Amino acid sequence: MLSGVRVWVPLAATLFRTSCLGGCNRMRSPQFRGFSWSPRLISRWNTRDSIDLPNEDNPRILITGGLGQLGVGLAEILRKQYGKENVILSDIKKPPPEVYQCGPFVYADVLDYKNLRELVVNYRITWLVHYSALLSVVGEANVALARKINITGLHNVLDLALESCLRLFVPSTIGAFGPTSPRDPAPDLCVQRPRTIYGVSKVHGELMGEYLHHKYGLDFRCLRYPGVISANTQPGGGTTDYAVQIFHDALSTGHHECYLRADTRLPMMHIGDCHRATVEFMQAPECQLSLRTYNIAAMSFTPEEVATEIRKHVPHLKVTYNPDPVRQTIADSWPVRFDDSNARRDWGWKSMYGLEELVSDMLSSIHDKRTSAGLPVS
Ligand code: AKB
Repeated sequence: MLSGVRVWVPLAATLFRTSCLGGCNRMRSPQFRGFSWSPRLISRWNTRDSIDLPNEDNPRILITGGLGQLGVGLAEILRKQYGKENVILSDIKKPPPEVYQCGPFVYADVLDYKNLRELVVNYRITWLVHYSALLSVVGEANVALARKINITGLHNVLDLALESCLRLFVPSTIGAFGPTSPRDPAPDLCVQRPRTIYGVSKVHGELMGEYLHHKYGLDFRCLRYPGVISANTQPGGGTTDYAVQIFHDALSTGHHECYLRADTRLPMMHIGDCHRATVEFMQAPECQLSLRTYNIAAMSFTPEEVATEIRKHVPHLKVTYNPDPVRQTIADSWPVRFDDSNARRDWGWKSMYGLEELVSDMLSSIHDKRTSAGLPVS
């Protein structure tokens, strides 16, 4: 009997994990934080609740750090697909009134495991998108806080995802590479020795997630984002932020002072592509994924190249360069281009915005926003 169990459990575990069903392997779940699951208990629980449980086709999604650059926009897209009530946005900040009007918003502190666990249980969450993090520049300014949020917070989320068998998405970044990585292009698998706490925490996240996937079947998914460019939301303290600010400056004062050298080339992406990549990747069947962490690419440009493209619409734009040593050093250590061939091959990733489309979309969105707010347009 016992030897039967010894043979069956690992065999069933392997079959389950390599099947296309997705989900984590509870039979081999570790006893994190004192919780453990017996297969019989789980199957009874699943049967009893199966009628109204969120399922693979109808997930219930929690987004942490939801009031940053990406959360509200991603929630909007997911709510269109899965229903307003099935996407719960969360943050430690108080949201503006319009966020409450769009769907559920809850307080969630990623450093408070019990608070997170209560939300996952009460809302019967099945997917978790973990956006809470301090970015590269603010991280360097407050290393202790970055370590807490980006590493301790991530551990809470990983434990919870494992315990509750969640599909977990954690973004990584071009910042997960360093000066000794291949830079043009950076492949998915190569040397990663970042020199920022942000980058170190992201490499840690990639490795922890992949480890828990291979050991326990955690459905961990991670995309390395380039610098993300958005008109309606502000990035929060990164090295690539200039590429958003330059559009606002072009239409307000007509002058942008750039903290990077004119020839600093970095991978960038329109927020629309970033959201679409995230949703498509989350929806991809597990059997299509040969990796758990993928680069995604759209375009690479320098400040001078984006300024030249903006001048086709705003000819009087003036850019002066005053490189800031901290941000310039970070940018110089990052890849200039991403190789995203694995994402293209495995789950069909393809960007839609090039530099030309990005610039005209950003300028028209910011133009409309300024006009409807009664602000002058330069
Ligand atoms: C940053 O600049 O820190 C972020 C990123 C590239 O991850 N935008």
